[in-house]
Amino acid sequence: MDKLITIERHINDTQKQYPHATGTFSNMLQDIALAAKLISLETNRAGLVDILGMTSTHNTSGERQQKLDMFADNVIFQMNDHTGRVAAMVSEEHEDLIEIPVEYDTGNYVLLYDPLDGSSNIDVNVSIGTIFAIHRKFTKGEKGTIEDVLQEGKRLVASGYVIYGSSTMMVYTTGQGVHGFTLDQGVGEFVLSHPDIRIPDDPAYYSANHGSEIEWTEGVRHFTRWLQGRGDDAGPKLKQRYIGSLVADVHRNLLKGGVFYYPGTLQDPGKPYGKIRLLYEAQAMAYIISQAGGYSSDGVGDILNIRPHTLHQRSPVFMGNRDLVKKAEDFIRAHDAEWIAAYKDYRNRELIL
Ligand code: P6P
Repeated sequence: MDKLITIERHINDTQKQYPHATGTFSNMLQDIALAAKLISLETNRAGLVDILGMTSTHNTSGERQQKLDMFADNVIFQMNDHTGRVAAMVSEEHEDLIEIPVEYDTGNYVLLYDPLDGSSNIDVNVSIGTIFAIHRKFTKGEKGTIEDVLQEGKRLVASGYVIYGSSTMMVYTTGQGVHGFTLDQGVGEFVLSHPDIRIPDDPAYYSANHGSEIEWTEGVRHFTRWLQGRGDDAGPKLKQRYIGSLVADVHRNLLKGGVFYYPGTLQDPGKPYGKIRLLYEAQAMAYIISQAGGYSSDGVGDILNIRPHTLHQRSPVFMGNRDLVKKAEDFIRAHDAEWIAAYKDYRNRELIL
């Protein structure tokens, strides 16, 4: 029998490479893995209840989904609020910075998370996911502050996601490569199934919502035709796969090679910044992609270099194989000067404290 490496063992083995490590950071990753197990259990049940609740689909699935988002948010909060490892949190479900309750000690890290991304897909049994990112607190004082969470992605100490699909997988990086663990429901352990994930050099797919194509800028349309192998400068002729769940779409391109993009638009209502949230979606996935040998851009430059200005700030996203994403930047640079100006105006806003 192959050596069974649980996520706890993998985290501890990685920690041993850092003699001065206190274990705080490793314990935090294990807290997140435990939260993922609890969310996985509930997510599967939600699917079951949907089936049982077919006669009252609306109440069950609608109520359940809302409960499920809040359930996942609460599980992650409860797993981290009392440990003395975290100084503040940011969640997609909370408008403001989440402080640590006064009765608990604070720690040296801040946790940013999307507890259940794509939850609108649960009632059609499509994979959804949890996304997390961890920064080191750098401000003085006990409490985590807005500056501690509004750091560039290049300063992340860890990020990862959990995908609740045909199986539950947790994929994370601490800057030492990307590693995937599959939940063995029998023993309730995440077991190493995808060591040292590297994005394949030969891409297979592109993932974008063609339903929004009419809103795309000229450069993004040229990029898409290039991906499809059309036009003079014919590109790789990739297959299109899109499931409308960020974690599932990016996970597929990470394992098979390709590019996911959700661009900004100028059509009315103009959203030059796109839809994906920077702090707890784009940055977290971009760190994973970069550690797996890929690249992530907002269409102008590296997502990991963006200086955030607000908690729920959005960013256009092109992520996957480096050469594909760089090609997107080339097409945008050549055709989308107006969009670039509008987006930079949004991206370069000053941090408002
Ligand atoms: P659209 C899910 O709601 C989400 O935030 C991401 O998970 C996903 O990539 C995107 O929205 C899908 O958006 O506009 O294509 O339905």
